[in-house]
Amino acid sequence: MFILVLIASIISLINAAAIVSRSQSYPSSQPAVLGPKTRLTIGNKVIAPDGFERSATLVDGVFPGPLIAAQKGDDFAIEVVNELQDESMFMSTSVHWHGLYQNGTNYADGASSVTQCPIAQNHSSLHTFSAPNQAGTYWYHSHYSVQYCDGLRGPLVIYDPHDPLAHMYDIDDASTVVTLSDWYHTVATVLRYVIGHNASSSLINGLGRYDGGPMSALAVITVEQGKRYRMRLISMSCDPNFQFSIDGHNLTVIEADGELTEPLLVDQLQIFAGQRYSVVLAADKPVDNYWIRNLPNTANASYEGGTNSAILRYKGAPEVEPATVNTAPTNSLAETNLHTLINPGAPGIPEYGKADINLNLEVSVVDGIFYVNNVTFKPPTVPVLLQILSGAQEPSQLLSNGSVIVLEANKVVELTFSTTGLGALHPRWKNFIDRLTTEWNGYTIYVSYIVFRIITQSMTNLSPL
Ligand SMILES: [Cu+2]
Repeated sequence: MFILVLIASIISLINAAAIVSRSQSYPSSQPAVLGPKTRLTIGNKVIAPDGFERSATLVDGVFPGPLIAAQKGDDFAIEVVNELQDESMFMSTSVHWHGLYQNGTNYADGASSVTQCPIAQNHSSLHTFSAPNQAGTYWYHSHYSVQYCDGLRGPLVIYDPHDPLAHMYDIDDASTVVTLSDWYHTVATVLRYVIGHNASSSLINGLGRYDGGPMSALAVITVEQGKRYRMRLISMSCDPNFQFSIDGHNLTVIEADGELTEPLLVDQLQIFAGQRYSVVLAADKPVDNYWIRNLPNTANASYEGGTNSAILRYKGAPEVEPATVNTAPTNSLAETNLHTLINPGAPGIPEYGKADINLNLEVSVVDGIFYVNNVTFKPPTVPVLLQILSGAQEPSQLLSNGSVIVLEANKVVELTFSTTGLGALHPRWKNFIDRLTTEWNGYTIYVSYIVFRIITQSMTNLSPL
């Protein structure tokens, strides 16, 4: 550990000189690709992904962070090194691997103050875990306060060499990973106290433009006529959701959040913070440039001046901006039409209220505060991890009354969610629907009433390690 710290210190000295230099090369046609055993160095650098220069919190000096690519069944060993120096932003960090179950390896989950202490400056942490039976599109991001809004976010893909849907596409590599993100001209340490602040711009593969800004470079996704591409869309959003479409092209959804789906043809899809979709794009249109559109749900969002846009360029087309026209969608993705390719089946007797444990969870919103069964989340005054280290024995001790429901192991649990006063779509809420449609196919879905089943077979006991 001492040697690591020493190396980290030396590297950070070298980086200190680089901090003032301007990033030249985020629009890389050859994105960096890391394997499952790798190192991520978290540092600060001034970048201008939408033409506006600001200091950012980055992985290996790039936004988005490099792709971590693994094969199904691979073991992961990822060292996160904290070389943060910019005091206008958060100086501690942790990195969470979004969507990976961490069954039995909670300590590698990367959640600050819950499963680990934050990684302090000039320190590192090694995350060793596996993801058996998981394959698909994931991502990683800071899990320290709202740090990821300052840039610490990147894609993670687990490729399946025996993908049952491999016959549907020809190309699936780093060039077909499409990251969608919001971007801010104000650091997150300030933004977190501002209610109602909109993103300055949205970026596709780390490039975009903002209203009134310069004609900054846009991301170009190059395709060859006649080929089919598995585009792995990842919403790394901090806040807005996006409506994604490509002019003149339909998209066939084949994966949602790491679950393969029955292929579903759409012409637009809405993607919320944290969500991922694989869509097959058939490059079967005339050789040309086409707008890729990614409209956030923020006020006054448009495509003016190339905002919220990127370019789909067929090989052989001139290197100019597209002249294609946006048309209203006629076949938007309805998530209730998505079905798992391989039905996992639901445990227990397939009738309401017939599980071992049947829980009703009523979600409500009062004055912008979310409640479950009339209890709202209050962060504990002492981090969960410290409480456990200090001798907390029972899960119910960790959070205020009503926030913890203790379940017995090896039981089938039925969760019934109902909502009242839930006006707008919320990513977490929508994730419930996703989970249901992709993982618990076969159960009835109501617009504001959701039932699903889980088994408590992989419960982790409370223990310091
Ligand atoms: Cu996440």
